[in-house]
Amino acid sequence: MAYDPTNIFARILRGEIPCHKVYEDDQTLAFMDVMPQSEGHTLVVPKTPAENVFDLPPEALAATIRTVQKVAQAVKKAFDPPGVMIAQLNGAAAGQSVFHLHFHVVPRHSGRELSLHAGRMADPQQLAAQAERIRAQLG
Ligand code: DGP
Repeated sequence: MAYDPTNIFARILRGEIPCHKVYEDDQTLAFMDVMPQSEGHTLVVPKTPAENVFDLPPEALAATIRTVQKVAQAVKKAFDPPGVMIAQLNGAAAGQSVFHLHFHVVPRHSGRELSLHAGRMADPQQLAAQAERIRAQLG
């Protein structure tokens, strides 16, 4: 399937729709998931258009993973969860619903179920406050 430049993350990258940004560099952007599976659920995307892990050049993928680690460290410091899940889905059959490559950084707590994947919109004020907490840890 050809990359669709009208997908929601491409529009966020172009600044056409807003996001709760936590980090940006020349190759990547990180922002809060609007339908979080747990408090602090953050997404990391490459700026290079790519639908999935198979389509992104390795150098851009390496830059994306560097940001994933940086953001996961900040999420861990900000929310102090005992676990952090990092997930990345390729294809509708794998559960991918936005077709611009992204990594999920999801705080996990023993015995606490995750909210449904892409289930319910969070309160924007709460997302803004969570983004602020993560940004504070990124310095
Ligand atoms: P996936 O199923 O792996 O493609 O995950 C897509 C995620 O994107 C899902 O957790 C919900 C989130 N999402 C969908 N629309 C938006 C949006 O407009 N803004 C933000 N920040 N996240 C979105």
